[in-house]
Amino acid sequence: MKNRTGKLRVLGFLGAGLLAGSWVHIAQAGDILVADCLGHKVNRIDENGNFISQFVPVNGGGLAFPHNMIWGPDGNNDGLEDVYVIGLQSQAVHRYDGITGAPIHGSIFASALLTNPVDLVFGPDRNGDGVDDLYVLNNSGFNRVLWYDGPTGNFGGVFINANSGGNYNNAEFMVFGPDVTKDGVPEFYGTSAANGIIFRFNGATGQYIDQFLSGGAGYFSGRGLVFHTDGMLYIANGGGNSMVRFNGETGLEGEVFVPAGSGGLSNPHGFMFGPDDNGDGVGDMYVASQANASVVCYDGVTGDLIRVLVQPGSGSLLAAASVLFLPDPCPWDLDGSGSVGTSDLLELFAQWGTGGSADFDERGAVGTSDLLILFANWGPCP
Ligand SMILES: [Ca+2]
Ligand SMILES: [Ca+2]
Ligand SMILES: [Ca+2]
Ligand SMILES: [Ca+2]
Repeated sequence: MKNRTGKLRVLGFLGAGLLAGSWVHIAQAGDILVADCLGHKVNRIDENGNFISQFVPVNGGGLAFPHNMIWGPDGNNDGLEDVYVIGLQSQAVHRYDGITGAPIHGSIFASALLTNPVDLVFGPDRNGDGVDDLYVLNNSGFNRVLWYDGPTGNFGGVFINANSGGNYNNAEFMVFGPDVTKDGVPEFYGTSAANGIIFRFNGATGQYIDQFLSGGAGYFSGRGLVFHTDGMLYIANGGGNSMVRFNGETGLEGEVFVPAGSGGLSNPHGFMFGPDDNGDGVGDMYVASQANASVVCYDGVTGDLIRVLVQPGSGSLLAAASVLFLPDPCPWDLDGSGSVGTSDLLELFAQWGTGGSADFDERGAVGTSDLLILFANWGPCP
């Protein structure tokens, strides 16, 4: 079973928030990026957490205090999506080649009106060109959300005005999630470090809706949040050193998912559901544990500790703000042996006619075209 990052990236903004994790049930570990906010760099680690390299070196492309990272549109015309990183102190959205980490066009993609940006996401098209646009959460006393044309980064306008509703301040992370107004546009959901509230705004208009939830399960200080495929909203309870979850439709039924301090968890920040780490066939949870500079992996169903993936301070990590999965360079190696051969061919036939890791062209069923792709990549992985 192999990584399905390609499918995640095809989903665009849905993959980044609304349906994050939709690919993880059939994923296998690959390399992972870790944003080091105090080290002003992005580390690349392997599936066992071993440091490989600085994907973005210290202050590379002018980056200062990287917070969250996402995949976004191809910026250098190589046909592959690239990595977009919020620089809180560099006051910009930076863009790096998704393979090499090289800055694209000096790295600055968007910077207009940014003073203290903390999060970014591609979301609903605002200018009617049919292409997702980029939303940036700016936290400077009162919050506001700005939007930029998705392909160019040109400033579009203000989506949510400062303090426009619910006393939304000390923002940390945001996502687009369930469409409560039923107009076909997902709503905006944001956390605050100052409280246990999820603030909800109309995804089409930016108007304040309500407090989607307020407290429960010991939640009092928000960081990253993910609407997962199990219908639950997962939230990093930064101040409480725990991970909590709620019913993703109602905001009720709060419960602790990862108990405080499990695996050394300390001020959890960004997190993702990603490759299956403990071999039960279901994707697991990867959490950037900011205050002790580590990344911790928990069972994606139970929340039980699997392992400390990145040991505190490994790779000169000073503070972990977020994680991002890199695409698998060899998805045809179905059994992870390091080469494409007979065993992978047998696995492909075992999946024939069904969806699965051998559905390379993502048509929904394994067939002749997938067989040809496998033969085209026969031999050692790159
Ligand atoms: Ca590219
Ligand atoms: Ca657009
Ligand atoms: Ca809506
Ligand atoms: Ca698992």
